[in-house]
Amino acid sequence: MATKIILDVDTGTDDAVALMTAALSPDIELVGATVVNGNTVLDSCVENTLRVFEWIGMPEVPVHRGMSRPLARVQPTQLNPATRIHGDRLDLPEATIKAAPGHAVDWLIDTYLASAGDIRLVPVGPLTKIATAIVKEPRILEYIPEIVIMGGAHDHGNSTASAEFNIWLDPEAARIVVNCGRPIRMVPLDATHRALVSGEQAEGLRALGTPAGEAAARFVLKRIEGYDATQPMPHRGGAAPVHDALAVCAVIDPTVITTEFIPVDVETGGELSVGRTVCDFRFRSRRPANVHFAMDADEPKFNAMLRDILGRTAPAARSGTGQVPGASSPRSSRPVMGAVDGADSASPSPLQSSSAE
Ligand SMILES: [Ca+2]
Repeated sequence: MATKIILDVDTGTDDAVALMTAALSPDIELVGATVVNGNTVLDSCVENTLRVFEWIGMPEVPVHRGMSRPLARVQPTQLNPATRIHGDRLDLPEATIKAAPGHAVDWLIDTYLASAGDIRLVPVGPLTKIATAIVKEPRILEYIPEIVIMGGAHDHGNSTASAEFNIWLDPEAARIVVNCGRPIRMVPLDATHRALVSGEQAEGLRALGTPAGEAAARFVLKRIEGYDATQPMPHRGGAAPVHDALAVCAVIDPTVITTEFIPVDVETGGELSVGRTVCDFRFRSRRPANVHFAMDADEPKFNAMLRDILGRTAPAARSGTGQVPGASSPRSSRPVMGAVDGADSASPSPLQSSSAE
């Protein structure tokens, strides 16, 4: 049975690959996407998310607009983040579909409270909205079976020497989430940098001949260009991590990463280390373990999963058009629909009581 997830994104290039992977995997039921400020400003993150779903012929997946700034941080780079790796808008046609009405925080709360406790939460951007939902309605916690976070770093940061971008952008929010008491798996840079995608592998995705394969090739090649220019992978040019997609793949197949169950907290007050995920591998804090922290990943398996999943097209059953997989272009597989309003999605209505399972 497919695993239900909500994917929380700040859509730049790796979020885009993660969205396509989640939407097209037969092992995942994507209940919806919620969007947060991060890789670029919120408006662009929302537009990019809509572009991705429309491009792959799945405009029915609801997209919910969330937080536009961190909880407490006011540095200009945190309010309007750098886009040198991702660019601002994705290289896909402008979206004709719209985000769902209402705020993503309220949708998250309503969706979880109406659920059977079977929707995994997969945040792959700053944790602003997840923290806000937890603080606004703590009862949602008992409905969240697991949180799989792309974020954090032990060995090296990317926003600073200490901190990874998603955690650094809103460390107060991240601290609330990692200490929320629910099962957490964390996919940090230590893991994502162990599962790179090369230019050759990106061309292999393009050769799949599917909308998702074409888009993923564009985005990965853009990432490689950005990484080679600004932060080349040690001893290995011409390849880049695709962080967020690894988190989605870890939901599908947990063996694509290797985790250690340890106490993890987030630095919010350090002079040099704000946003650092403090990993207590030797239990010196005497705190109980709270996070399954990934220190390694299986690169061949990750690339094989991307090839398998991104070679697929939108399932006809979900689009409601009766079209079979194999449509040659995203336009031909796009159902005739206007604004997406959540009621069309696979998500349970907040007004329905859920008795499943
Ligand atoms: Ca992201």
